[in-house]
Amino acid sequence: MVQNWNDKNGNFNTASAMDFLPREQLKFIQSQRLSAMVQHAYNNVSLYRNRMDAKGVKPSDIKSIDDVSKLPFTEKSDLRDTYPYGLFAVPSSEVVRLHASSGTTGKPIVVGYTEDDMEVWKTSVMRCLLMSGINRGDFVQVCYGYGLFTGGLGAHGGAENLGCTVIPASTGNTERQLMIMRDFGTTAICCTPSYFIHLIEEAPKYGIDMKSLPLRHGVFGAEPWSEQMRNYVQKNTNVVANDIYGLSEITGPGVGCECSEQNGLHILEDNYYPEIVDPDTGEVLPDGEEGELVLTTLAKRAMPILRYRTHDITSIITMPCKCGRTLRRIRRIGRRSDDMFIIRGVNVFPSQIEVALMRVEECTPNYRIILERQKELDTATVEVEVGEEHYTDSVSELDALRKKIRTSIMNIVGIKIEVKIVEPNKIPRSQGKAKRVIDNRKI
Ligand code: DLL
Repeated sequence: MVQNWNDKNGNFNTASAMDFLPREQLKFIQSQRLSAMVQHAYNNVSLYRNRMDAKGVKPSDIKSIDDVSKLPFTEKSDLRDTYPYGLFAVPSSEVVRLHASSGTTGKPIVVGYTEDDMEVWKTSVMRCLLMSGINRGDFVQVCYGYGLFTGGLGAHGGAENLGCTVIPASTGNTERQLMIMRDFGTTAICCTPSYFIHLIEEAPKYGIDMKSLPLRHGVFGAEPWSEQMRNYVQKNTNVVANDIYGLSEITGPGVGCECSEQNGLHILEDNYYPEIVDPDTGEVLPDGEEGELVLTTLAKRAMPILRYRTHDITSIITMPCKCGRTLRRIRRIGRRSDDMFIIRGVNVFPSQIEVALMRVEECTPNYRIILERQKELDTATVEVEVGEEHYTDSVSELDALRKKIRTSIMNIVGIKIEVKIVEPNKIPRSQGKAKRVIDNRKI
């Protein structure tokens, strides 16, 4: 099953073979890497040393990957509190790259990479691209943001490592993106799913028929998207739309990706070890149960991360994948433990709203949820654009459509939520991560 593929120097690519290792062999590698990484983190990062001492755990207690659960958790606040370099485990002379993630409030978090870390990152993204069917010979247009965000340079490094022809388009200027796509013969694209939807919408305005382009692969991530959204993309283009996951704290893109089966994301477990925990108690849950994804880096030197609480909700798929990879898979991340809101006592996630909207044929994937607070009670209004051909001046027709959308939301969420149909192109488009929830509650 290992893909017959040679690297830039003509050598058989052993990196991809990692995807297919027998589980015992993988476990051996994970165990070795974990114990070395923990010793390194303990010796060089006071936060980890203090936390492990407080828990009574010594580096020598970590002999096997099964011991990972003995380690303390790390939270985003730990990165903020030690801003900018407090979790770095090597001197600055060994750090060859910095990235940062802005987050919603306050200071950004800063992450660093040694030369070896850069190799691991590039190889991880390369394996992800291979997994989704991209190979040398492909023209890969990278329209994630370049700069401090890990998306652009992360995808770029992986595609270049694979030997693809990389087009570093970065974000912005949709007309230019489409022109490049057509004129340069782009065959694969890496961007956020919401930005790709925008490209699909805009293409006809510039006389471009997406289906007549050579574009065949899309590797979309950095934000949640639904199976319904995938269907929309695959229906309107010839692109096989795959999901890629990652986060700055762990590496950037390349922690996991979908293969041709499009049924869960393989986690590159030799580099990033996944656990699922109960978001409230932190207790480790068995494979198959839904909970919060916790990740431990196994091969990072500049900034090793022990048991990072991602707040991303998913579960580990227990069934082996038909593609033959032995790396375990997680279900696509539809929600975060912290993006829930409560309307009339019912927990609502933005991802549920997306699924409900996409079940209504007339709706486009352009929507947002406005949260307000009235007399201590939260209210939500879903604003959605319908296709131009469905947008009408007829109040009664719009009203009927609005009712249809409300019913679809009611069927999934269990309560009625206010729906407003807005004119086409009214909802601001994002070139990076879409902002789905506008929180006006001032809490
Ligand atoms: O978004 C890294 C990335 C770039 C991943 C390009 C994939 C492609 P951050 O800005 O640190 O890093 O945001 C990380 O984004 O914890 C998830 O909540 C969310 N996220 C990332 N990928 C996905 C995905 C990059 N495929 C945070 N599905 C993560 C759902 C995703 N959510």
